[in-house]
Amino acid sequence: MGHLGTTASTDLMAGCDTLLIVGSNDPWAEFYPAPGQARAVQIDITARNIGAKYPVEVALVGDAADTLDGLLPLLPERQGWRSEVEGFVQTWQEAAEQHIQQETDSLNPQRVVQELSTHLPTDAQVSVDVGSVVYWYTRYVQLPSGVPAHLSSTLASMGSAMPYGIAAKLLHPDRPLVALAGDGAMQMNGLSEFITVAARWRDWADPRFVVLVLNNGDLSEVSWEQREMEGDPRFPTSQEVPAFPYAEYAELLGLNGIRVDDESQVADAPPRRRPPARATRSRGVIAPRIAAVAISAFVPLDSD
Ligand SMILES: Cc1ncc(C[n+]2csc(CCOP(=O)(O)OP(=O)(O)O)c2C)c(N)n1
Ligand SMILES: [Mg+2]
Repeated sequence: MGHLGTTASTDLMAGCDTLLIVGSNDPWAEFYPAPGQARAVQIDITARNIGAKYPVEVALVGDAADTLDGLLPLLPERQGWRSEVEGFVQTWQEAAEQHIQQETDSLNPQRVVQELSTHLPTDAQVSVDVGSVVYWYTRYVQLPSGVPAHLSSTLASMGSAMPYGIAAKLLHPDRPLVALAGDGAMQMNGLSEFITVAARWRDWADPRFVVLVLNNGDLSEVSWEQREMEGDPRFPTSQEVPAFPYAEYAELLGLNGIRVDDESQVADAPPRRRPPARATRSRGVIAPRIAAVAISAFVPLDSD
């Protein structure tokens, strides 16, 4: 919904007459239905969240799953609506396909993330940083059933992808991990967290720990927010991220580093196989054969 949403969620909200908010404290009030448009019911385990962002008529304090179990039998069957929603989704998917195919000067990050999505192993775990990659994650990543994604959604704190990824890996060392991060987040803490990965990957039953660094030389999410919301021009002194050789850094740590800076390399994924005992060199957006890797995808800087 909102900044992170799709045309499908906008279409849905535009025609919404009854809103059920379940365990959400979404702060972007402008993207809820207009005041007076919808009647709302909110479920939240924390009572103070109810009505905080949208006026609700019925407050249900409690566990979301239990409350929904109680509510569902009370809902009358509604014919036809599902196909309407499927139409919204279809329209969005056509738009998304155009975004993915769009030609850019170097790499289209939407294409990189979408391609990665198609290679996600069915037992993968995903961790996501805070930055423009959240948009690409919400729009272009299709998580296989049972694949969790770990995000800093309440705190929205940069630097989440690597520590969340390491935590997920410690919990399930037998599952491959894919971390999606920006260059700003990597320079904030991800590079040093990568030392932990280098020190530990041999202990993991499945050593795959793939880090995609979207290297745009910019704190892009915020430089765009400032332009959109506040009308401020980009202020390079505060927004530029220094150049850094992410792939070479991975190699320095004894891992694999792959730099992808050309469209033709994006789809160049190797066959899916179990990883060998030690890291081997490979290429592609996600390389199932490699133990741990930093993929530094060079994406274009947005113009002012
Ligand atoms: C700890 C912290 N500092 C600042 C912010 C504000 N913020 C959100 S995204 C972002 C920029 C992220 O830059 P980068 O990791 O390079 O990703 P990009 O948006 O360029 O893809 C900033 C500064 C934040 N959410 N958390
Ligand atoms: Mg960046």
